Amino acid sequence: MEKLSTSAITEKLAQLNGWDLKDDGIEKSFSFQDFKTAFAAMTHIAIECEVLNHHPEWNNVYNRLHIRFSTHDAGGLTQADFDLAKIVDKIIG
Ligand code: H2B
Repeated sequence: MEKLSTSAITEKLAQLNGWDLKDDGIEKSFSFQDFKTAFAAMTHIAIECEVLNHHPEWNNVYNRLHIRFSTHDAGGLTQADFDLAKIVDKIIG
């Protein structure tokens, strides 16, 4: 996967809702009704990530979930990070 240029990142970020650029990654926080709803979403996301072999850095505290995507192999952001951000938004809606 090819590391994206700054201008490509700006363009792709503008097509997403609520994702912030931070330290060469994109991040977003979500909150759910309770833990089981949060964990159900995480399970769904985990399956999609495994299929695409691209994995999140994430943190869950009860009903809150913080997700970060970055491509470690490329040392920055790639198309895979934006593809998964879109999938996450679709899953969580
Ligand atoms: N996930 C993310 N976010 N970045 C990677 O560079 C990455 C990954 N690399 N999942 C994959 C797995 C790689 O380590 C394995 C060996 O395919």
